[in-house]
Amino acid sequence: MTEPTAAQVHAIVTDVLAELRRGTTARAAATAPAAATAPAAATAPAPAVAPTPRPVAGPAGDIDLPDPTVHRRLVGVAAPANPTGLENLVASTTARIGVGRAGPRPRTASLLLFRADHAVTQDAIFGEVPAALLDQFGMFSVQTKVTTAEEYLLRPDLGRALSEQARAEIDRRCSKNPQVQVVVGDGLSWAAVANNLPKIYPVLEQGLRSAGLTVGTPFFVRYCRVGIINDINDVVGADVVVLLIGERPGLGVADALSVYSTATSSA
Ligand code: B12
Repeated sequence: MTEPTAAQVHAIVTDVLAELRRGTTARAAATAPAAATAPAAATAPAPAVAPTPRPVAGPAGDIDLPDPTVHRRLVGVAAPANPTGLENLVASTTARIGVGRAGPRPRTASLLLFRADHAVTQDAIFGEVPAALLDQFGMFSVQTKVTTAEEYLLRPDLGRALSEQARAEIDRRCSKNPQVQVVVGDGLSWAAVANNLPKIYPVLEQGLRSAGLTVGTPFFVRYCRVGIINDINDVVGADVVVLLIGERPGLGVADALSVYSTATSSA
């Protein structure tokens, strides 16, 4: 088989783009009667959200898609039997339902949104909590036995153990046997700490103090897992340890901060 010439390739691309433009109009016309005759569509009001607009090639052959995040909560099914029901379902969850499809495949906008969300999770995992944020709350920083981000993912056990240096640092700097010891850990999302600590920490600290409780010296643990609470309390001996930690990022929320606490020396 001979290679097509550049002119032939150009002609094929031009034909495909023209077909895409024609196809968009034709499909819209073909699906409209089906929607009108579907039983639920006859009684239910039209969906407030329009189906995800299909990308249309512009006159200059521009096939870039619009920003996919704009369509996050839109119903993408072309002619749902129960538009209101589907709309309510979509609104009730962050799961990717009712996004529609192109033949057997996800639409390009759905795929791009998925990949963009996945990229956000990677950033949340591999970034670092800014030192300036910790300084703002007077927190010093220690590290677990984990030495790299990759090791953190592969060896959760090392994220549950303080390094010798960290143990010595906590021993040197922290008051002992408080009623409550607050600790912050990066966990699986530095973004969770960066986005939420300024809102939650002052309130937490003020609440504990105004309840008349003794509060230990707060600090930050890098490459932290929840089970670090045990090692920490071996050193500080608190009645209660409160750990604020970044949760595993999901494909909708990548900055969830959790509070894990233990009233004994074991987590
Ligand atoms: C992964 C996960 C799990 C995994 C943890 C496995 C592992 N080795 O990583 C498994 C499947 C075991 C699990 C189980 C449970 N989980 Co869970 N889990 C999560 C999830 C998705 C992420 C947690 C995370 O990132 N932690 C941070 C990392 C850095 O911590 P880690 O040290 O690596 O992992 C530890 C913690 O995740 C902890 N953990 C996980 N879930 C829970 C729940 C409770 C109550 C406790 C005390 C600890 C705990 O166990 C892990 C191992 O030590 C969150 C949802 C989210 N995205 O936030 C829910 C979440 C934390 N889990 C939840 C629940 C309810 C549970 C269960 C009680 C479910 C059940 N009915 O059995 C159990 C209890 C587990 C326990 N230790 O007692 C709820 C907690 C709600 C709440 N406010 O209390 C959450 C927020 C999900 C939700 N929205 O409902 N979970």
